[in-house]
Amino acid sequence: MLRKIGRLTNIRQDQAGLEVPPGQFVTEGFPVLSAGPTPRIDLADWRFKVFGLVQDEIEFDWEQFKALPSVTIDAEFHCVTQWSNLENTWEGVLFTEVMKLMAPAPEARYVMAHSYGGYTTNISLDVLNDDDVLLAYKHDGQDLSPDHGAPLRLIVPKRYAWKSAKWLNGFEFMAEDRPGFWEIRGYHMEGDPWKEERWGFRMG
Ligand SMILES: Nc1nc2c(c(=O)[nH]1)N[C@H]1C(S)=C(S)[C@@H](COP(=O)(O)O)O[C@H]1N2
Ligand SMILES: [Mo]
Repeated sequence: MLRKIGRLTNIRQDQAGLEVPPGQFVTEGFPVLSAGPTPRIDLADWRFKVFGLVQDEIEFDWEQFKALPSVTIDAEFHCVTQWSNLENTWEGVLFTEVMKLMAPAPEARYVMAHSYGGYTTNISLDVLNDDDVLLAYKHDGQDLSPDHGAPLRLIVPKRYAWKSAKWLNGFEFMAEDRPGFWEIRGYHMEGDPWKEERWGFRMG
């Protein structure tokens, strides 16, 4: 279900000259795309857990998480259902900043992002260890709304937006790649929009 969709065009660059991945249409809107109901999370109960192939499991509460150094980044957002919003400002904590506190085992090469509500998505550690991957709590200067993933979501600008897990509540470190919620249902394991990695199988 697409809501709040703005202007749609099929140009390969938007008016500001920003490039558009193949097969995507530019919108200035911010549709809500959720596979299930919006979980309501009381900040007092919110927890973020790091587990799996780690030397020590760790858990943050909201106060501990908000005490981490934050940054603001401008990033594009590409949904596999073909809309792209090229101009978003996100505020939160860099993945690389959180990594300073996590101690994955040497054989850990993949992460399963876990969310309140049971959603999961898999991403390689190489992709996460980028300077634009964020655990975000603000979008365009406002706290995330519940539908857009409050209080915390992952933002992985170089992957289709299904990898940007809303209502994030954990990272599970893994040695082998394993499909998450949409990947089990046929979406690509990598999901690079610039390579149009939409589906995990080839047609024809
Ligand atoms: N937990 C969770 N995260 C999710 C989803 C979801 O259903 N549940 N949908 C994904 C998809 S397909 C997209 S396109 C984006 C949409 O984010 P938005 O609803 O804030 O636009 O969130 C992604 N993260
Ligand atoms: Mo999506």
